Amino acid sequence: MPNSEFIDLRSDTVTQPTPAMRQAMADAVVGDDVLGDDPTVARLEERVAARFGKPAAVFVPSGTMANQVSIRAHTQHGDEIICHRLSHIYQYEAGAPAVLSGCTFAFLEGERGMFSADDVRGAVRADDEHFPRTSLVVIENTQNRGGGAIWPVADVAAIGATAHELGLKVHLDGARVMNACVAAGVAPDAYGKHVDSVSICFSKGLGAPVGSAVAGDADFIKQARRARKMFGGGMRQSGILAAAALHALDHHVDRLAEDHANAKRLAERIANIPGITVATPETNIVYFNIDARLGKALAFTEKLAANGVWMFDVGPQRIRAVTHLHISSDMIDQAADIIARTAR
Ligand code: TLP
Repeated sequence: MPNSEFIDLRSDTVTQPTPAMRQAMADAVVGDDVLGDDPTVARLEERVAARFGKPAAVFVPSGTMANQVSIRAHTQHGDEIICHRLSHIYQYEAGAPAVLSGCTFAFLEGERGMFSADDVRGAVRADDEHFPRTSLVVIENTQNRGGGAIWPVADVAAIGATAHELGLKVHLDGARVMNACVAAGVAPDAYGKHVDSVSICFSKGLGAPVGSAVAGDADFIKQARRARKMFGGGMRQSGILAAAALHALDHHVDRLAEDHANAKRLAERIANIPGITVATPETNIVYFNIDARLGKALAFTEKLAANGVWMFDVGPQRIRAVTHLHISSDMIDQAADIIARTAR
């Protein structure tokens, strides 16, 4: 179980499998999934496909691979991807769309990592041999760098309709899509039906140790499976991991509301600290800025860490805290007190 000496708010990726999840993993019936023999992986893929209202799904090792197999399946080398400048696929995936799929980006710049169907229309290239071919739009829900922001279903629907009218595909990076669904009271297929592919991560707020999945139509999933193999993500007895993901879907979805409440609690508790500016979080990610008189974010997080609170600096004056399965409201109160003391 997690180290209880620290209040670890660096990310929801730090969650560890609970005893019940470990038991489900130990009990999993497994087979060689590259040969199509693992019944637990098959069960997970069916569950994910059904949740997003798609015909098929594929289990992959990480959220990054879910995005990258999707990009590879939807594009050709030399294509351009429309996405927000803050998107994970650009900021945090080591340039993979360029390296693995030969794609460039056209960036959109809206508030909180959001953009509109009109923005997409404006970014599409004309059919001219000078230009890259625009082929894909990527939406991130929740939007990590946008503050864990939730995409309204209507906006995803409008972007889906416009993209399809223009002959583009839409991929939804749903690393935290269940946070969006729980917070907004929306079913996953309400998002799924407007996009061509949608991913989900089990190893973030859902608390599984490893694993993501991507859902789409049968032809897309066939291409995505080929890309998964090509990128080295074909796994053998991965039912042991799929069992953790199934357990997460059964037991850890509704409780995401606690993480959202704890994120709000943290924001409320630190909002009045002189020198700190914080926006109300929509889900489980809290970003706050510190004034120059409190020093740089890196030095501030080092002081917090020395007092047992771990967070990431994400800019010269900007800090991120993420709530999750192992964070209680008491820990939030302790963390807020330590932030107040550090600021003083
Ligand atoms: N995000 C991580 C870091 O990479 C920043 C985090 O701590 O938040 N899509 C989104 C929206 C993500 O936030 C992440 C991980 C991924 C994809 C990639 O997932 P993994 O780490 O499983 O490859």
